[in-house]
Amino acid sequence: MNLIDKLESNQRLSLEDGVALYELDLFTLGHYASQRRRARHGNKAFFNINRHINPTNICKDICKFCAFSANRKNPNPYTLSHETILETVKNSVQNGITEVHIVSAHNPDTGLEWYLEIFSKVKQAFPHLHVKALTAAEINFLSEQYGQSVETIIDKMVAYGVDSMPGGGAEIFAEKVRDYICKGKVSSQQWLDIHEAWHKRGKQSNATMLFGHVEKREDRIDHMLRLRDLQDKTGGFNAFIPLVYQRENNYLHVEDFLSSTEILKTYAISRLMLDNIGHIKAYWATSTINLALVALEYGADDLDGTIEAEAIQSAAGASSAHGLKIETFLELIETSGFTPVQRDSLYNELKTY
Ligand code: V47
Repeated sequence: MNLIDKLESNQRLSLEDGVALYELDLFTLGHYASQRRRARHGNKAFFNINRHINPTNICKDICKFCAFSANRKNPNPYTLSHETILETVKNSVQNGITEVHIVSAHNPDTGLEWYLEIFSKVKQAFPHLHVKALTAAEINFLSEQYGQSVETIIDKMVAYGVDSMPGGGAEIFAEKVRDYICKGKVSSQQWLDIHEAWHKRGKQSNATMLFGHVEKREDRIDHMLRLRDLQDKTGGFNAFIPLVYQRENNYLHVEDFLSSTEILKTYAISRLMLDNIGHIKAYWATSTINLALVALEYGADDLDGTIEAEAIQSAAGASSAHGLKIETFLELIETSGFTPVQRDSLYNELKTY
């Protein structure tokens, strides 16, 4: 059966199909991706009102693509006190956030309790807030650093108030590329196993993919397929988030930046390959808000949120340091022809505008 017939009849797509999808023209891809997106979500564009907090940038690992962690190129190490974090959350609560997204570097000096108490203190002060925290990379780091099993760390996350896991640390699963860009941190299989263990606790998470650096198209499809296989087993992924690589201030020397066409194709192909993950998030911090809005026509249905402040991608050149105002966000979605739907962290609809 040829590729177009498979798309027409909603067949599951293979690795070879995924690579071949890139050869289709953007409009053909957009047609099929948008059809799938509209079948699931109609004209809705999901977002949430959230705050990103990055409590420390001191890291024992060295990822070549990272401009966030303190190193020779970014000699400004910091570790926020719990009081500062609580003050930040308090201000954000006044802006109506429903979620805090807390992700740190792998700081070997704070002790395990420092990480965990951030969550319990936030939860104690603001019980209504959803705490999305600890990537699989952080969980693996805490497990190795403190000699505790992943299951024990997961038990503690639940006990200290983590509600869901963000999708960070996945990067690219293809081992050859992974070894080159972030050798030494959580392996691909460990990343998948940690999400599987989290899902088995009845919890939900997201999955990311960092693309546009040294990976090949085939590596992206392989990444999607490893996630699709796990999702078949657990059903625990809410959203897939292709993160566009930002090239400033880091040690990965990439000359060619992705074209908008390649980025839009990747969103569209994500929607087509990942037939079992409900949401495709165009994370505007890495794609720019303008391209994220266009991506809504190419399979994406979610824009993440207002963010307020963000340190990881903005350190590498993204324009997300100060987030976006809710009014601006709503106006941009509406003038793009979509219906803004404010959601909670697990995609329950809170308000349709
Ligand atoms: O895993 C690091 C990425 C991720 C760069 O789950 C970079 O809802 C681009 O995972 N260029 C952390 N990206 C952020 C993340 C995330 C973001 C938004 C929503 C969710 C979610 C998760 O940031 C890391 C890494 O892949 N990153 N450096 C860079 N130069």
